[in-house]
Amino acid sequence: MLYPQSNLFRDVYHLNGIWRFSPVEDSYLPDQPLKSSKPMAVPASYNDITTEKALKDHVGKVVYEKVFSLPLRDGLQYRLRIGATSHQCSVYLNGALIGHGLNGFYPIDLPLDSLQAENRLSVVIDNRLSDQTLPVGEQKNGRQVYHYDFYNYTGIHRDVMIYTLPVQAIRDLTIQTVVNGDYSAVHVSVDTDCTDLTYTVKDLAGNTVVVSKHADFRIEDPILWEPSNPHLYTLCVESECDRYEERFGIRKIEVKGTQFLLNDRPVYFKGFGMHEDFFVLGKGNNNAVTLRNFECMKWIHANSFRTSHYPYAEDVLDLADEYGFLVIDEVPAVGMNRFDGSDCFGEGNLVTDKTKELHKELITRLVARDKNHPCVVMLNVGNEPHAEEPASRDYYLDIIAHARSVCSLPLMLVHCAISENGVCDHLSDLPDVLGLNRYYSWYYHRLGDVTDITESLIPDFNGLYQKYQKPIMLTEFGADTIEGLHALPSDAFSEEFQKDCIVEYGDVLDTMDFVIGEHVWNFADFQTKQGLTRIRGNRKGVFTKDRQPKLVAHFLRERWMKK
Ligand code: GCB
Repeated sequence: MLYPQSNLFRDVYHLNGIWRFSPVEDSYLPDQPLKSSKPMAVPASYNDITTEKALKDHVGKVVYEKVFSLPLRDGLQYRLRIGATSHQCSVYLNGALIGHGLNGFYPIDLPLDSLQAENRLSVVIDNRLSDQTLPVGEQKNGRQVYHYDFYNYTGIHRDVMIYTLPVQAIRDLTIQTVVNGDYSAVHVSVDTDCTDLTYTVKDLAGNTVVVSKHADFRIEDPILWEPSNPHLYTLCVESECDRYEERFGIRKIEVKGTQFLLNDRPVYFKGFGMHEDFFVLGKGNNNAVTLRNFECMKWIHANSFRTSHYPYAEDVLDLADEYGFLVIDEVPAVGMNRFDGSDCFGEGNLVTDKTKELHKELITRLVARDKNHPCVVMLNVGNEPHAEEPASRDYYLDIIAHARSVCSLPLMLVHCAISENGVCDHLSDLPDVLGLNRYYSWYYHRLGDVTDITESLIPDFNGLYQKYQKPIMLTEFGADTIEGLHALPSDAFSEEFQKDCIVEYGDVLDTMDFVIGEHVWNFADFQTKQGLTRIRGNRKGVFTKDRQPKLVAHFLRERWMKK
């Protein structure tokens, strides 16, 4: 389903703003308007807006309600689009169920067949985690238990819109490009009942470069999309019944030997694992925050990021297309590791066959959602599953096979299992690019002693490379750092230690030509559940939560400027 767009054939009505809100019992049905409620902002998480502890940490169901009217015109299809609600949700129009959301980080797109002069939309959200949600989690003794490191923010997190389509509409379009010497062959697949389509392509300056009656055409002397010149073309598909415009880029991606090639040139990924997280908004999407993130990333000379640990809002990808960031798209397969060594995979455990079915579906849907974004250059199918557990292999064999059947991008799998003391992992041979999260001198070995990094990383990465002969990326590394805390000589939590730690990693990585990139954990400080090592959240940000640089940021800027 395409992102809503407004033009001569289509309207978009935004329903963002203030909604009515209340926690509700499991048995709640929105037959009647809410009698008692409080105002709540959309999009936003409710957790950091409230001052009530019980509501901040609420586990269970809440309802959001909005009354609205629209001009109703004959001969149009009306649809509802909610960018994302965390996590499970059921949607009701005037008390009648119209559909469900599948996952907290994916759009919900439903037909609105029985709109009235005035309407009441109710979105009932359940934030409980299980083996049938991703991320996975469990309920124990009435408490929500999850093994991932970000706050379980809840709410309507992305834009809500009603949009119209003509009766015969362009439902979907996929743009494929192949660079061939001095031209690019373009193939457009359109899902539509409209006939007599015209395809027009304009370049970034607005010059028309193609007008075609066929879905296959050429762009001569294409300007390729790449971080240093993120050239975007716009395709307009139109007929007498509908019209849709989609931006795209022409670029060539290949994993060859130890290299990741973009437009036939090796790329070194410089950047971050990130989170959608900001003061008060929680996980509510906000374009001002995204722009500030991207401005900081340009300043520091980053060229890429991973959407750890779930798909980000489409607005983020639109802007990444424009800014020229390379994006590793990630499905919300996180929390599949208990870290105490106990099993995670298999019936009765955290991860079951039901999880796997959902996981596959979410891969399919992410590829469908993001297929036309040139910024998306790799798909990560999971973060830190319990790779030491043999059953993780069967699970991920299926997941990777499925991902290959729906996605033509290189696949990544990120894990944190270290092959030492005879412990082995069961997953490293599966992806095209091996993503490794490492916390030497922090969680592992000798806290606060950066010599551990050189001593451990060299045999670790060299060993994995010799065994698997594939490109490796350091997808996470870093240290919690409280801004304003200084220490000479450096020690844990000081700004100097974060800098020393990252300098040391950089020095080691520079000796390894099979390493295709470094993503520091994390771009900015972010909220987590409470914990003894979490001082108002995870503090491994290179930027503070209000997006100001810590000491290490200046070092990274120097390093990445030269790389
Ligand atoms: C990890 C996880 C990430 C955590 C990070 C940490 O390995 O992938 O979600 O936030 O470690 O800081 O502990």
